[in-house]
Amino acid sequence: MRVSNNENHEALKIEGSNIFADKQTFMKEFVQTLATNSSKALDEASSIDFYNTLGTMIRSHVSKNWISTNKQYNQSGEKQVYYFSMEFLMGRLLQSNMLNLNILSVVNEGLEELGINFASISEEEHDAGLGNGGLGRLAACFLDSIASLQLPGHGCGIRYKYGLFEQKLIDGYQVELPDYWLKEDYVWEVRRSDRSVNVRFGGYVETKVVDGDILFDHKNYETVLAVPYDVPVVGFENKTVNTLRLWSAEPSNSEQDFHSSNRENYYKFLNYKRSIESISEFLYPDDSHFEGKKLRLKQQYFLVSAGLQSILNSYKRRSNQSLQDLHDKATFHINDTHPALIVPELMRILMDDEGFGWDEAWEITTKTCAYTNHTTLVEALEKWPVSLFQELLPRIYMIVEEINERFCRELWAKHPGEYDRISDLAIIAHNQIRMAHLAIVGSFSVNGVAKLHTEILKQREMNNFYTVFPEKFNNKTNGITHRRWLMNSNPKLSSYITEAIGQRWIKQPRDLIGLVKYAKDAAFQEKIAKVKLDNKLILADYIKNKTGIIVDEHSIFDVQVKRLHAYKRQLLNVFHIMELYNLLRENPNIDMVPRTFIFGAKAAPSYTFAKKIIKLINTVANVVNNDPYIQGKLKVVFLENYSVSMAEKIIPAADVSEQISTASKEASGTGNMKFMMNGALTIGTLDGANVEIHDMVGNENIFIFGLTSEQVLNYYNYGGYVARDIYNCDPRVRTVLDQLLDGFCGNDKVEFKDIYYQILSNNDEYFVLKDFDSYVEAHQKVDLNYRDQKEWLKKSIINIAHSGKFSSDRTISEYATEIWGIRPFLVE
Ligand code: 26W
Repeated sequence: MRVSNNENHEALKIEGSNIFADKQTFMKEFVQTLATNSSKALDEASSIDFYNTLGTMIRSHVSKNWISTNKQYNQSGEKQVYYFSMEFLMGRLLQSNMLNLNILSVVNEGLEELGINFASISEEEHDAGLGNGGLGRLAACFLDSIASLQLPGHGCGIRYKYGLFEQKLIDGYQVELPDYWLKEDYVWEVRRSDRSVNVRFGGYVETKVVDGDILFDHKNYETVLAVPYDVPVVGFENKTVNTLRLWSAEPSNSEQDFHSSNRENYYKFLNYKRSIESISEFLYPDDSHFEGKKLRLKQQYFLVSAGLQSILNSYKRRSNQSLQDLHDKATFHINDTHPALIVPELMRILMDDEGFGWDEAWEITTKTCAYTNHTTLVEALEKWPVSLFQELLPRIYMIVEEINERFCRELWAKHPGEYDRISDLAIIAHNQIRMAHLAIVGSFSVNGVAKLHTEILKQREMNNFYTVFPEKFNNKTNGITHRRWLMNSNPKLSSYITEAIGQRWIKQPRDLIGLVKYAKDAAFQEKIAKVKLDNKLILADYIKNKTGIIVDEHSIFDVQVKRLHAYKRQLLNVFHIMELYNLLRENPNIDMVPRTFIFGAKAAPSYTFAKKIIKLINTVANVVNNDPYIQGKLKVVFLENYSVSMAEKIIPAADVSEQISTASKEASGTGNMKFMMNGALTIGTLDGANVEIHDMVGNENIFIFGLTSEQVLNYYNYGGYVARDIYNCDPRVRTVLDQLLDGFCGNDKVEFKDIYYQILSNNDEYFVLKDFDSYVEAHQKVDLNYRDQKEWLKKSIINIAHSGKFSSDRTISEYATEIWGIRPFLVE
């Protein structure tokens, strides 16, 4: 049933899950399921058995609503969105599904009575780490919001056998181990072999003219069977269960039959099988540098072709409408350029399989596809060499070539003689296919992920396209699901919030603004302080267990957790720590609030510079943590293998959130929002969504420092920055840099020379030295402010109060109305 937004809210109130009538019912079913699943009695079973039992029970309860959701979407013909992404960084699902089903307390109580601890069961779930960082986690938050807002929308991704590598630290160096997350059966997925489709690679295309029509005959291709595994996406306290469909590559049946006939063929078959399965074998662990690897292009086409075929098959199964009106029924969202092949693949299906002419197919395609850009880093832009592309995807290449030709011809008609402009905009140039250009030309909407980012796209990075297609460009500032990042990860804070302002904020996160009234309220401040301290104690305990380092829960927990990249400037953070340490070595009695610096970061395996920074952090940590002279005023902790589930433990315990990228480089950031929502104060540059956080909380509730994006971009364009001048003039900077080479860290003197030269000889591309002074000053402010706990708590509460804007529910409502054209749909 379709409902308006208001009615929808009313409906949400009365909906709710009644999976288990009471504790007793739950306990009985739990014991029964345990016996059926594992043939074990309670006292014989392990935590994994308990986890599997609970997971299986929940999934089977969800299946009823899952079936009815699908049925009702299909019957109503409601428009649906398909979010195509190479990454879905889902993390754990047990607790978030339980929250959304409203069964956390009944299950907790039931388990307790059975003598089972829920937290330890929950720890058994292996994170689904099918993403690198920001982009993949955003996709996961979006799925949660789409279902929670009762919107018809699904995820479409790859079921990688290995997720993002597991990070080990050996002697302070990052070492990567495979993340075989499917070791145990994954309780949340259902294999849907009946929905498998074939995807074709390689071969050649023969062109024939039949009755005046040109036909394209793809020959001698290799067929890969794409098998979908569906994961239910459960909405919060409603009956919506959307689908995350993850594709796995398998040998096709026909190849299997062909090869199984004799012994020689059998070995050929094994080789073939291995090469096919490699397509969905692992997630590429690099989200900073584009690498033109054939396997990666295979993954992209595999996702896009399988996803589109299955969507169009089901569309055709349920309606006899023509695909002519596809844009009224579906939007295909292109999450960064990785799935941009949707554009030519949809063209191929419409023309070659469905018989549309070019113009009609193009109109349908460009009304159906929408694209989000997540980065302006030039080195991350995808550009495929024509030869590789053409060999792997001959028919798709022909289509891209035709799109390019027609686009360039149009440009020529509008701007005759402007060769430079046209070659700037072309999709194919210098023997490369520019995927961002393909995505922009083939989509009706192009959005950035924070106000500043979108402005930079429009005014600078994509200005040439903005001039041609101004109407396509729009902003959708990122968000995070407050259900995972506040309600689940910080339940005590959540209940104090509800005590103060009632529970409406849960469905209307903007209502958190009501907390402003309590910012100076002594009793409320005390509660906030207590929650933070409790969370810090829990984290301190975790740190001790994982690293052996003992940290003082009364010190300032100053946290930087995110991927390791030069532009995110973990280096600036370490230089500041080295400076503090140098001060303490001079005078251990200086007046400072003790600090605990906490890091978590994975570097791409081939990113040597980033790996050096990890080694530097660990080296500095080793010196600082073991120096009794500084009286424990400084501790540095690097937590190994940062992940979604670890973030859920760290963020609620943070006092200070480090968001210190070189202005203009971080498209949005979403960690910044998670920290803010949990009451940490941000020290940050005016970059990405920090700008909007600053706008919301006001200058006095955030510590802003450093160059603005304008200044940074001017330096890039016109020069004028000389890092060595700062080295020469600022003795603090000189000391810290010299320490990289003088064996201060106890290492041989060449270990950190690359960092030294990157800064001084390569002129410090990310302005670390330039921003050093104002960063130190901002940290001095943090120290001073923290001493006045009342003031600090006030600021903290104001941050929480303004964090409602950054719920992904807001972001998704904007996508739904301004891009996708979908409406809430009440599943009954
Ligand atoms: C080609 C390799 C590659 C892989 C992934 C290049 C680039 C990517 C992603 C687009 C990088 C990414 O995750 N970007 C982040 O997206 C977040 C969600 O919008 C933003 O919050 C981050 O600022 C942005 O860095």
